[in-house]
Amino acid sequence: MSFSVQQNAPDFSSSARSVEEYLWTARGAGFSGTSAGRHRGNDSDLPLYKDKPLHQSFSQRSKRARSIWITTGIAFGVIVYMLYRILSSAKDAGKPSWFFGSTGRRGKIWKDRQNQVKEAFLESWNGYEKYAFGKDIYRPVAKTSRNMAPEGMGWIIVDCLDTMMIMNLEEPLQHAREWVANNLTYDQDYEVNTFETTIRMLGGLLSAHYLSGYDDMYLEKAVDLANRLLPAFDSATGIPYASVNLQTGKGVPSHDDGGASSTAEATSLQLEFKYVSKLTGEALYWEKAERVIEVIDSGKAVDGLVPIFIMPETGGFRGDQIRLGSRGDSYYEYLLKQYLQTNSKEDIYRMMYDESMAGVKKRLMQKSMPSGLTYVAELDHGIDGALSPKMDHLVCFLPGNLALGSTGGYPLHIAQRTSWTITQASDMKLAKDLARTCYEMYRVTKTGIAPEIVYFNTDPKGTEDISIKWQDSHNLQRPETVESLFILWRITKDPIYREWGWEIFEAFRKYARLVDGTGYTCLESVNEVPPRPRDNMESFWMAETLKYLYLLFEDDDSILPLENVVFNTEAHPMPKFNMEPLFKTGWARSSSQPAHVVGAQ
Ligand code: DMJ
Repeated sequence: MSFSVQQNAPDFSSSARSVEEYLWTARGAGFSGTSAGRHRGNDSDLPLYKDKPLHQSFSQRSKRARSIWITTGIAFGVIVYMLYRILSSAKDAGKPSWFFGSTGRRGKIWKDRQNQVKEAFLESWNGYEKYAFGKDIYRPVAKTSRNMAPEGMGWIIVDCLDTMMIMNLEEPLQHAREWVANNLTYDQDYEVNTFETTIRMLGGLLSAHYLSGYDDMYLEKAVDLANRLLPAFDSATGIPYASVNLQTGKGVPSHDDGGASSTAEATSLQLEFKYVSKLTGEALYWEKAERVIEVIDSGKAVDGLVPIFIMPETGGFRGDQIRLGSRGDSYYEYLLKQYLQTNSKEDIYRMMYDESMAGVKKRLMQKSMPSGLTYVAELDHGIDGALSPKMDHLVCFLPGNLALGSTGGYPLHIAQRTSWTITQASDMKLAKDLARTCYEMYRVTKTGIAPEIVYFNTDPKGTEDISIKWQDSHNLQRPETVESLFILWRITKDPIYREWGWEIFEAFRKYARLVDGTGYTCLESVNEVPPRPRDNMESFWMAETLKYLYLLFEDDDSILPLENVVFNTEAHPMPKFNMEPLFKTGWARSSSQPAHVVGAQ
């Protein structure tokens, strides 16, 4: 099978799509606009995605009309795109883009480095394939494996399908696809984490469907999984429970934290569920997903900064800890990305995102001593409490997100040409400053690999900006910094981001790679040389970290262009689309009132 990644990501605003959407609506197919009776358990009512317009048979006449539309649309798109490329590169460098090409010396260096990332992926995959294929957990040092679900969930396989597509790895992809088609079942009496299953499994399948050129096998699995996850939203408020049983359809509150769900987890399901709605024509997934944000907004968090726990039954926040690290992070990411996903039409999410980023700048942004590194502090005791100078590596998604929010994913010089506001400029500056800080979190350690958590110095007498507690000094192969470097490289074209990414990759290769070439491992401490392995290879190592590094070293920006694609929080790309005429933002913001807090502690 020969696979080639979609060079110019198809989007749902293409002329072909418009025709399909028009026909679909005109024929009244599929969409009822109501969710009644469409729950799991009433499977006959479930979405008939096979009837989605892409697969409808039209009359010969409409086929001809459609193909004329498509051809004209594609030809027009290609001309506009080529003109844009030529003009923008000529403006930047005074020469057209083909003058340098990617075969020049610099181009060759990055191609070579990109190939080295691919080699790291192959070593990781081959080790997994040899010692753990089909299993949920792989311990590359012991070369053992085990399942979490009775029959396995395909955590690693499904999570890295799209990375293989992007890297054009045909054989492993073929093997992985066969496993998904023949072995993967979600019909298991097993409680899964709602968020992890959505971002890794549902996101992975949707992205594989998209990048494979709409292979329906992936979509069938995705829709089955989405239906099994839906009961997680059946709380009194619609805030999803932390877990759900895939077979019984029972939503299960968290066994810790008084049953509260993590705010980030409850609010980072929306891209995936909305895309399922778009693909199936069924509104139910959309409605469940957007209801969550309506409830969060009704909590009226001060300056858009939300506490990190929320109660599914009351919709009230629990406790008053606020941070952009664990349990808070992707809430802010998905506010922006929901706005971008539907081609910047849903202002409500933009408004909430802007409020939150203003809140971050006003209340959390700090400078370390003595060098003045910018960091995002935490509030352990409520919005008016004291700041803690702690920052999780997880926060390093923020530089990339700010850059995306500032430019909409367009190259900086293009974004600046239109209306460039003070807020956009200040978001971009914060993005760059924070990216430097995240890079410093790698640079200052003995291995050159970042730990899970750092503390910044606030004492004028202190000499080191960053300190690391031994219990926080492990590394879990996390992607957030290289994710931001990739986005900043695409947007600014400043080569420093590639250089930093390369340093980080080399450090991983030096200290996290197993000498027998059977994979890469997590580490017990980034400040020990040599570091002791924490014997585990995370699925996001191949799904995210290596994917972002590979894309960082890619010269061709038309591969997954940020203007047309949104990456979910597990690095699974999905196309932006127009929500109309089938879907709309189904809620409005209410007036301001102070946050209500349940069980504050
Ligand atoms: C991934 O599962 C996702 O990136 C998530 O948003 C945060 N945690 C891991 C990676 O660090």
